[in-house]
Amino acid sequence: MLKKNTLLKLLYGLILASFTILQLNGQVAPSDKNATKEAKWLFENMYRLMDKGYLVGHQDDLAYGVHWKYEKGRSDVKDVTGDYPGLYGWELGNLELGREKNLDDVPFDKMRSYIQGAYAKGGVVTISWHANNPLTGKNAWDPAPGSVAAILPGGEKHDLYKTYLNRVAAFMHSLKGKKGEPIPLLWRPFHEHTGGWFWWGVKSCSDDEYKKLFRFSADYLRNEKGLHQLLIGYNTGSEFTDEATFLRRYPGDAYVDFISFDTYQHSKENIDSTFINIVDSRLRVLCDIAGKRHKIPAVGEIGFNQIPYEHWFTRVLAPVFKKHRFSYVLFWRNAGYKPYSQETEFFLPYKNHSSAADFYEFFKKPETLFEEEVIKAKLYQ
Ligand code: BMA
Repeated sequence: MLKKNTLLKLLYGLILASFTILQLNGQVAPSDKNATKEAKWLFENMYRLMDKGYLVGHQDDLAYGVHWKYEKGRSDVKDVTGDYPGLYGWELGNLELGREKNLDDVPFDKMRSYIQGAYAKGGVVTISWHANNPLTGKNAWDPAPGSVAAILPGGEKHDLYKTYLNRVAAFMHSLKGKKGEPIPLLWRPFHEHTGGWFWWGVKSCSDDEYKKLFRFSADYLRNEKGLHQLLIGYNTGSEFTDEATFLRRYPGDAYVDFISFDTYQHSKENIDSTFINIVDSRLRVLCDIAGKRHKIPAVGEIGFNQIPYEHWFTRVLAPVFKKHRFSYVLFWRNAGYKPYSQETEFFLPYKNHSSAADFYEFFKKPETLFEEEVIKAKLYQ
């Protein structure tokens, strides 16, 4: 005979399971009512996958690493762990100008084949856009006041801005799977807007202008350009402290699927409690909001340039990540030496780097999801 305890446990399990099913059938859906089926599946599956862990992503992973460029099949993550990232970040800056390469020198033709290859295997793709300033003609890091006002409907640069979006849309439309289906994209425009360095940031436009820009761009891509494969990310910097400050420029649930923030460790302290507290407290705010609104929380960008502390992944990141239920983390790019700025930039270790062993330990943790596990999760069905 079943004991009362066991019966209660069973009942509790049943209630939990039906709750999840109800949730997944009801409110857990992309913000675009006409989302493609692959985008819908991806959203629901990424929502569910948070029970298991978080995807580990890397910007420009397949294009280059610290000591190499464009070697077929190569990836610094693969060199160190034996597997590829679960998520790939790509950047569209300069596409809006009609250029063949992005601002970091990655040809869009190559980017397209990397994206198609990753999707064909079952991986996830996220896209950022350091768009040039349409008002001044300078780059994204030109916070000239009035830039956003100028490109909203009625503004002097509105038509020019539409040509920017047209080029973005054409590229996105060219990203197709084997059956001609549009590849779902986690689209993360106008990020780090709580900071003052970009032309869409706090110094350059009002909250209302930002929301209008976000909505106009999403509506234009969806309705004028027919892109329904986008899962859209509202991505702040780490300046916010609570729900109200995070949502200050939130364009509304109808425009957002993912909510995320960017953060970097800068101090050379190994265990930097300020940084850890930021990651912890910001994730807590994000996860709370995401739970209430049925959105997916994530870390949009993260890193500790050149990884000066050899246990950073297992002793700083892993413990704080473990406390939260979120979808993914994207490490920024392994640019290596940049002659134009004479800086060296990389956020994940490469073969024989002093943090390689630690990153391998991080990779082995059950909650860190790299490509092999992401493929198993069958996110597109
Ligand atoms: C920055 C740096 C730059 C790069 C930009 C856009 O944080 O990596 O070198 O041009 O991102 O990718």
